[in-house]
Amino acid sequence: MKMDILLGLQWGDEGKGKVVDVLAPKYDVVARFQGGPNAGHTLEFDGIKHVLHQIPSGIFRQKLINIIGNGVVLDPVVLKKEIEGLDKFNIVFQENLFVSKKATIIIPTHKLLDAAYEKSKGDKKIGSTLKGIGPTYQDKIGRVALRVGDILSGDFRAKYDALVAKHKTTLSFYDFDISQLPELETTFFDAIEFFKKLNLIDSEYVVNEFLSSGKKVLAEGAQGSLLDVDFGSYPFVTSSSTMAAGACTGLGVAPSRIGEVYGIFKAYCTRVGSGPFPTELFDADGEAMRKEGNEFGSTTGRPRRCGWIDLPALRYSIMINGVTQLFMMKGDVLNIFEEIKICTHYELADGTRADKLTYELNEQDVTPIYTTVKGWYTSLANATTFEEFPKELKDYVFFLEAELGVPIKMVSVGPDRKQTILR
Ligand code: 2SA
Ligand code: MG
Repeated sequence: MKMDILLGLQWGDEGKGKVVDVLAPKYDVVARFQGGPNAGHTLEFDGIKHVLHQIPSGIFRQKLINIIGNGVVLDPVVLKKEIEGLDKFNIVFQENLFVSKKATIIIPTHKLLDAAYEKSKGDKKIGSTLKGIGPTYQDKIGRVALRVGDILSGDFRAKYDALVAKHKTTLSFYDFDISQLPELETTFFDAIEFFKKLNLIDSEYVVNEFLSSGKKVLAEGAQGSLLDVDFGSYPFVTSSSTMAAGACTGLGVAPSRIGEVYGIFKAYCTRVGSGPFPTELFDADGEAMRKEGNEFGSTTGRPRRCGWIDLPALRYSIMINGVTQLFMMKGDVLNIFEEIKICTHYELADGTRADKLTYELNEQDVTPIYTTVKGWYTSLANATTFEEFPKELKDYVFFLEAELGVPIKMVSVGPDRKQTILR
């Protein structure tokens, strides 16, 4: 059996949580492979709305195994809170949540470092969620981080103290106030005790053995391809590999074992945090999108920047990920527009046309060039099949498909599980 991958193709918040939850009945296992508590995956069903940060989005489906893979950076404090928050759903965590012993642990000083680094950047700040993601990956690559398996060893405290001593030197260099550290540490060690009761595993064996025995595994990405540490708008990116290849390294699954790559995109664009965003709207249309789409960060509550769909960016994401199927999300948010714009390419300051997200493009201001199409300008609340969609919405889907060269297999027209239309 091959492992399928589900990814966001834009700057995150495409609706990955919702799609995983919808696809989950077709799978036996859902696994996260990168990122950490910076993610906010929103699920809505039976009138309940729930945001997950570190737990894979298959958790609400019975009999599904959820795995947090080695590529993830994990905050034990957030995980404890998340698990406690799910108490009312009668989920048996001992049976359906597994954590890789090779995942990296976020410790309190990582969060302080994140804040210190951002503060030092002034108006060049990344717009980090301040969950400690960057500093933790930095320590992982620097070969000094603590891993989940370490909490079971007798010298965990000594390892922790050594790392904190290093962090304190850096924090004093930044003259950063660490007076809240003792309090954060109390909560942290409390969460570590809780953590020990979870299923800690060598997830690369578990995932590969599942695949060998014919079980269906879905890898769930977090953030989006345009935030990838290599291919995103560096330095305004997150610190992990958010692309399909990241699912291989983040779970220990070989490229030859990858099946479908589902690419999720919004019918428009949003971005939270700093960095280039060619189609961003600063006018009433942008404001209307934010309101209609309820575009506020699900982890930080920050208003998300909004703009029209960007085809060069989508083509780029499709290329680097080898996307085999596209899913278009939040189609209903565009109900409010009589006309809809689609960015087909950019124009540079010297008047030349640009279609590619080259290194140079990242460094300059570009003008998006739009094709304007007629909107459907009507509610989609009662649509249950693609055939029932208004003509203009179908045309929008056909136009994007032709431009992107990959079939759009799913269109979401509302937040509920049921408002997900398959083609
Ligand atoms: P970080 O926290 O150091 O990884 O931030 C680096 C950049 O990555 C962006 N980023 C995100 N963008 C969209 N959604 C994310 N998750 C939350 C959500 C975000 C929130 O689902 O809404 O609640 O604000 C996410 N996580 C990281 C971030 O904005 C920086 O640009
Ligand atoms: Mg999100």
